[in-house]
Amino acid sequence: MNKRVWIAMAIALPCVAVAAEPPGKKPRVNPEFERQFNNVDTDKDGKISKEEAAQKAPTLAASFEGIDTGQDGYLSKNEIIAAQQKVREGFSRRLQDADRNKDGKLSREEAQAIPNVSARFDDIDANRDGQLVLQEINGFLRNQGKTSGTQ
Ligand SMILES: [Ca+2]
Ligand SMILES: [Ca+2]
Ligand SMILES: [Ca+2]
Repeated sequence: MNKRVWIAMAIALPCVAVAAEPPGKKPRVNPEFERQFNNVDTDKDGKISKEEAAQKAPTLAASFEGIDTGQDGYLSKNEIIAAQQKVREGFSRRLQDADRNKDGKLSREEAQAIPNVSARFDDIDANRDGQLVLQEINGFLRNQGKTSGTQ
């Protein structure tokens, strides 16, 4: 899976499975993720088939092969969580790279290194100071989960 797809996924995932926790703390599974997982898992066998993903979670379907690390044709909860963590890590690395003056924030100019972020700069910049911090980006992703959800 190429880098662009990962980033698209970070932006588009219906719900971030693991809540942001300080490093060292065990990640905790987001109850909203459980709910969405169960919603997509229509036959309730505890895993998501390609058909289930296609019907209820197009973003998962689009990244299916990349997430299905066990290559059994189904997505388990753990595979999705692992994929989201990978996305999260890759994404924060990209943010760090983009933050050229290393002040822990992304200015509008710095954000141009990440087109997906740059395109939504004003939506993400919750406090309108023209700088993006990780909390704002995480908050934005969380809200996306709430509004786009699964149908
Ligand atoms: Ca299923
Ligand atoms: Ca900066
Ligand atoms: Ca801001």
